[in-house]
Amino acid sequence: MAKKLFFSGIQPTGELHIGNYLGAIQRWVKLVDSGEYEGIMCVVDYHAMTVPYEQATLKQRSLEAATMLMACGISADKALLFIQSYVPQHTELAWVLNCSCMIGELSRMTQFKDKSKDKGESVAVGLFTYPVLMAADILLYKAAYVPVGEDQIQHLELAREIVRRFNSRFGETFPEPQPLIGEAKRIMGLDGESKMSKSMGNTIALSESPESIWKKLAPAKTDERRKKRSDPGVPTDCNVYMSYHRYFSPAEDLAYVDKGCRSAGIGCLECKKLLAKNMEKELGPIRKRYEDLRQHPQKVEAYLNESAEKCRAIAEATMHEVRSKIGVR
Ligand code: AQP
Repeated sequence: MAKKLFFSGIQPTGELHIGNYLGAIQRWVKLVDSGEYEGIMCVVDYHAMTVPYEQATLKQRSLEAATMLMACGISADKALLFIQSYVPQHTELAWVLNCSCMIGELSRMTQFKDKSKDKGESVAVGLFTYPVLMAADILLYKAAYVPVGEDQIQHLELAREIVRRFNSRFGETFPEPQPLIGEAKRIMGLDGESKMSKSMGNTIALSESPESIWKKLAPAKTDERRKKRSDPGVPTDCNVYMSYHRYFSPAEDLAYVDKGCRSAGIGCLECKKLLAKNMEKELGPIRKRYEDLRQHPQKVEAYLNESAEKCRAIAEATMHEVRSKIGVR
């Protein structure tokens, strides 16, 4: 039976963090390892230009992001992994799709509203049309599935609308991509108030040492009921439990902290120490592989180049069809 194709991207806007890992990367690895899916994964450097960025470090950041994805388990024998700008057809298709996407539709995107807040008219047009480039990323490969966190669902709905419009005007061309939403839809930041986000400074990076993670975890906000050690709490009202423990700790540890929290049998620090230990079990080997791969950048570059070559061939076939259907060639 033919494998199902998924496409997903990640922005090199900062160090990849555990929100990216639990919400996206970990699922990508599971999907490709399941043998049911074929995966195309992309470090979307053109997307990273939609917010202020340093041109001196963008390329390096893209390579670091790709290295981290490899450290998490994406590899040449399992999936394609490339950097968006290596495949120029992405921006070409984005232009075509821009011409059939409405200003009203893009104005309703909550991510645009959040990122352009208080900026008046000083907002890059690229930020406004970001969802169209995202649609092009997916459609270029005619991917049927897109594993995403909750924050990207609205963009994917727009991509589906773009597909319906394109297909009805120019003839059946693209499938409507379906979201694959995992359990960790929205990992909150250490502040417990906003989504963990590279640009918010509320992250735990995948490459961070256990010491550095502990410095962030120890003061992290827990259930407000636990003002004193003797106050019982409710784990489901605690960000540390709901955003991190739940995903990193085994069932017996979760049962232990649930009971200990509700009865004030354990304090928040003890609970966090157990979490830190479980996080290290999962993140330690990733960090180690990341450091090893950084010593061999040629391995990463060879994988990226080989994938990009294959992706250019697929992308060119799609653009050949698109150019002919829209009437330019
Ligand atoms: N906090 C999160 N919880 C669950 N999933 C998340 N993702 C990101 N943050 C969380 C998922 O990670 C994938 C890649 O995200 P991205 O880098 O392309 O863009 P983003 O969602 O905008 O990530 P950041 O960290 O918030 O970046 P900045 O600050 O640059 O905007 C996506 O599938 C996303 O859902």
